[in-house]
Amino acid sequence: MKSALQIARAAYQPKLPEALKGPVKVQEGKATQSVADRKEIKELFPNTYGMPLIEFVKGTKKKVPAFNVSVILSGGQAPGGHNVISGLFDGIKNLNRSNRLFGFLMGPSGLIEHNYIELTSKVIDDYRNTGGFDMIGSGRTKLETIDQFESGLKIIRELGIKAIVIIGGDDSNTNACVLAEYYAAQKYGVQVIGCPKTIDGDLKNAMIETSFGFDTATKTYAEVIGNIQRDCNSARKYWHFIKLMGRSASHIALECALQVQPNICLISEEIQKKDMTLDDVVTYIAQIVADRAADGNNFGTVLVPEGLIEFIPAVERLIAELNDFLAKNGKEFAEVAPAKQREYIISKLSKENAEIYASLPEEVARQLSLDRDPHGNVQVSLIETEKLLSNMVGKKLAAWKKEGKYVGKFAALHHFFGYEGRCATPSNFDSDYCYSLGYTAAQLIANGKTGYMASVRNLTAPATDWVAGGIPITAMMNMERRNGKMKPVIQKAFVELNGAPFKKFASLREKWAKETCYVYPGPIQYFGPTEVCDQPTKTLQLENKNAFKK
Ligand code: FBP
Repeated sequence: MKSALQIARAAYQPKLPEALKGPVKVQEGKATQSVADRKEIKELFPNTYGMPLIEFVKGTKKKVPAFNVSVILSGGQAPGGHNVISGLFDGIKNLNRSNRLFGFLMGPSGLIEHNYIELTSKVIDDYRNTGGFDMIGSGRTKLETIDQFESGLKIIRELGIKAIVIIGGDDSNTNACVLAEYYAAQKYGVQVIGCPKTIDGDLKNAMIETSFGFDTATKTYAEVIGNIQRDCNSARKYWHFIKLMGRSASHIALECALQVQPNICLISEEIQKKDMTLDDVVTYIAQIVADRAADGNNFGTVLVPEGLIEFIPAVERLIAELNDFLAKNGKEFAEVAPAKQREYIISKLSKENAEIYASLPEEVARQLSLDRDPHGNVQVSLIETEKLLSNMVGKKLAAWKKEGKYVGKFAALHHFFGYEGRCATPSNFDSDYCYSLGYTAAQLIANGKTGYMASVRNLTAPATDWVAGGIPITAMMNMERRNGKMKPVIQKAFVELNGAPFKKFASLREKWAKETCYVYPGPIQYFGPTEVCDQPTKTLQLENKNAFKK
């Protein structure tokens, strides 16, 4: 059974850029270079390096021979994935009614293990404008070995597939590029096209203005944070510490801050740049709590980006030493009685790191020493940074109270928002953007391109004025150390401290800290006036400020 909103949403017709509404022709731009490490990237990708930027402009109708396409959803869910697939489906059907689309199931492993379904109009119609990735499922299997590529080729040949579209974040698109290069080098004639997905917002550059899902996810979080702020401003007795997803980069926290005007928002990239210690961060928060208390305001909100702890240089060093130590002495450590493990670790670390470790609350110290991912690293997203911070702020305030430097009450509540936003019903922006990305991917395929990521730009303009095209994935690459080896990867976009969104936030944060300037954005609206329903994120509006003038 479907809700009334689901039924109404199913009938929503996503908007397309004008150029994609009819036949197109390819307009080639300048040849590209990788963002860094040009020599190494060129050597690693001889067949897909240096290709030009592409823009689609209106063309004349041509007969397109029928072809089959496949699609993979890769990595974390992001609102709008189903619309990329429906845009791709409509795009290829529009080129030739006989074209067929296959979906590999549960991420890249579906390609390797030959698990797939045909995506017919019956399947597609059920998922138009819906959130989630449940149409074909997603997974995090890395596509990186020749055996995997060759195994994929078997099913590609069996189904007569011309191209694979990989919808993913920076790592998945890096894999798409490696796969495109391999198939091109082997002259298999199989094209690979990427699509920029991730709620984290860290896959962006001049041609990819935003990754899809960021818009809906941040609006969903902003709604709930706004509700908390209203509760907070009504009861006036709690400090809410709210951790937000987003992995390493702080784009989600920054966007939410711009939307809701909290009392405090931490930006990991700034903390790293200023080389702040954990104590500096705690003192910063505690001072704002104390100043508000002096004004009689024993309440407030603090936004904490998920990856914060990795960006505090001292904690980063502690984690590095712990990783090395536990990698070598994991067996001995496992034999230590749980009650003695903390003491044991403290006795083994260098003085500086032992002090930091000893200062951490029991639970966080335990998480740091126990939870490792398959590569032996601490899974920082599992660390309850919001609790760590509020606990330490509470201790500092208690000490200040004794010294007579603070009079007030401090009661903290904790929240973590991440999964709540990843499968939300896509906003109009994400519905339109994703559908256009899918349509663009269809044109890249029809025009014989491989190793390209679908790009739709000029996103703060009305959708009809959006610019569709492609960017060679190699142009976004650089070399980075991964698991002890230098690897070609898409460069992650962190919050730029010189960028307009951060500057705007920095110019207002002192006022937001002292006064109570909360904004309550309310839920995403799907039907209604355009200024309510169709606004892109504040980040995009600030970054594209001069991009579109009517
Ligand atoms: P992607 O980078 O694959 O888009 O994933 C984003 C993300 O939602 C991060 O914000 C979060 O840290 C991570 O996925 C959680 O991973 P999982 O879904 O495996 O729990």
